[in-house]
Amino acid sequence: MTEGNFVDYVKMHVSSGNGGKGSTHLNREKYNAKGGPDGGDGGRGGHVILRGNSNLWTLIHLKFKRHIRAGHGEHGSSGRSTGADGSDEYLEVPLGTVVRDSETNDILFEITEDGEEKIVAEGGKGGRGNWHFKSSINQTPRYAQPGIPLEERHITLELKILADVGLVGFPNAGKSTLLSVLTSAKPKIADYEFTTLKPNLGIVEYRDYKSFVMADIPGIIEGAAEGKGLGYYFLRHIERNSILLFLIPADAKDIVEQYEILLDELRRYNPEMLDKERFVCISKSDMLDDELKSEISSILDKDLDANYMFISSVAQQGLTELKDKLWTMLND
Ligand SMILES: Nc1nc2c(ncn2[C@@H]2O[C@H](COP(=O)(O)OP(=O)(O)OP(=O)(O)O)[C@@H](O)[C@H]2O)c(=O)[nH]1
Ligand SMILES: [Mg+2]
Repeated sequence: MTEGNFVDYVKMHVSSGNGGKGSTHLNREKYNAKGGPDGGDGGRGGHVILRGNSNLWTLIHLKFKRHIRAGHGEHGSSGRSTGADGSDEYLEVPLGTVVRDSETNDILFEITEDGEEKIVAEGGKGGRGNWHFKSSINQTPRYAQPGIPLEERHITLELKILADVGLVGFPNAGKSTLLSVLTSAKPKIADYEFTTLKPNLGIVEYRDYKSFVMADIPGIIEGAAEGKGLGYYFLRHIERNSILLFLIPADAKDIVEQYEILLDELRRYNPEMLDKERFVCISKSDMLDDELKSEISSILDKDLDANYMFISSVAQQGLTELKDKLWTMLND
């Protein structure tokens, strides 16, 4: 997925349709001067409905949709004839779309399943026609219900990626490089911080045609939970991942400390992030010789509160073992 195509946030105005008016028609045919009330009901106004679609990965198709209006219900008419319902408007959205009321910022609902439908603006009910109101006291009511008016609101759609594995690391840790060697995604890679500005997703093909989804997000820095860097805005993309894969480069000054800073940012962002399974990769391990590796291992075995593994995306070391490990964790 190229960066320009990734739209994960849109705002729009949605409006359902008015309910049609009930009819006050009185039947006066030649041979039946007092045929009585026969006004039909108004039709229901159209709903605006969001529907989950597992083939969509972004909100780009909605980027330029500013206003969505469903159709109005038709009015009732003579002969107890009910007006037609207004046409519903469907918006297809990717799974993991969170819908908020833009004014209050309250979450209205989330779409998580393929085919799941939720009404975001409910069409007004049609009014009842006068024949419903006929009684012994009033044989010819000239009254019918009006339709219920439409509902409108401003909404914000926000996409949380539903990847299986989310990469967590400081800028320049090698996250995008790892994604590029494990998947066919081609994220931008460079030797400077914040190369990645938008999340990238890739599908990791595993043995026997099995696969899982990995998300690469912009690097997290200390203070990310308070909004520093880009990480905060994108942390929500890893809220839904089942495994967090921490990447800490082999040349980091203090691997244990880096891990703890990252963990702390996640905790401050949302404590539930710490309930997820975690695994640590020491990336760029091609820079280590065996002696250095065992030195680092002895420190990590003692002080690092997580399982870890050495890998190198460039030298293709440890990658099969990493896939095995992730697959096992995902299926435990
Ligand atoms: N020696 C070595 N260098 C690597 C390895 N993986 C990545 N690098 C280098 O590290 C630098 C940063 O890599 P990226 O993959 O862009 O890092 P990132 O974590 O995505 O960085 P941001 O997008 O800025 O957060 C690049 O110069 C890569 O070539 C590796 O396995 N070995
Ligand atoms: Mg990157």
